[in-house]
Amino acid sequence: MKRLLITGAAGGLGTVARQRLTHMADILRVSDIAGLGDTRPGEETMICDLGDGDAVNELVKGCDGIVHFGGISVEDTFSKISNANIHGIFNLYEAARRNGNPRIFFASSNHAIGFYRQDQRLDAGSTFRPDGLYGVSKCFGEAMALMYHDKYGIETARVRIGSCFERPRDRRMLATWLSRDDLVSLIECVFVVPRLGCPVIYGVSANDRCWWDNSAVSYIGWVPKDNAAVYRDEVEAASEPHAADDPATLYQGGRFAADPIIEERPEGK
Ligand code: NAI
Ligand code: 15L
Repeated sequence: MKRLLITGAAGGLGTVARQRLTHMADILRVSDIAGLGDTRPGEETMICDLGDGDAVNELVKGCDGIVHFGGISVEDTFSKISNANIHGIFNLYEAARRNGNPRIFFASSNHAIGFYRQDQRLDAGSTFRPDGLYGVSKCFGEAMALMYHDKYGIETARVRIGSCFERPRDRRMLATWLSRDDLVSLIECVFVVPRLGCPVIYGVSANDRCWWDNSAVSYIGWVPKDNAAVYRDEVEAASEPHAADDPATLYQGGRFAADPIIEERPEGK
């Protein structure tokens, strides 16, 4: 690619992408609403609020691909989620439509299906069961991607990421963990496969305990290499198991399923 856009480049996964995707394009255009530090060789930096349609249009101009990590990444008030993840995803797809249909890696989340129980097995055809407003915004993003694919041919990988951290942080992540290496190899596959379409992909490593089946997307050629089982002893030693009726044990989204709706606070409170 000539130019690959990374949104959310100041965040956890965006930082990984910024460091490790330099081989994928002549120029990485890195963007966030937060500060991005110095511009590195081979980069363009652009501060942009995803909620601002004109700014997003400028951001997407000239890009052949987009890794979309930007937005609210945990449960929050509807107004915050709405700006970044609802208006933001609309702005991104409108900009993509106006600027040559770049291929998109959309960071959806396991919280789009977080209210399935941990004893259920899901695949690409499993319907939404969001576990909060954040999860609902990811369902909206997946639907937006599909509509722009069917209407305008924009190709998107709708990647329901599990838990992408350096290592699994709790027992649930022994099932949901996605290693950073596997994330990078997934992004590579998404942009290299000749015909992508608009698949749902579970962003999860080859964990012994895994609830998600990616066989419908074997055509993209992604073979995750890591396995959270390597960390099982240390994770299990670090904490007692949760009670059987604890949401952390019951639901795929873990504690998000038990979180209350966060109400808006009046200005200044
Ligand atoms: P993060 O919270 O570290 O990064 C998100 C970035 O988006 C932040 O740098 C933030 O400043 C930026 N952002 C927020 N609102 C914005 C706005 N209005 N305009 C522009 N930028 C805005 O999140 P993380 O962990 O890096 O996740 C990246 C993406 O992957 C998110 O979309 C998240 O929902 C998704 N994801 C991450 C998972 C994980 O395990 N890290 C799991 C599932 C999904
Ligand atoms: C997510 O969607 C979040 O962005 C991330 O911070 C983790 O909470 C992850 O899901 C998870 O479920 O572990």
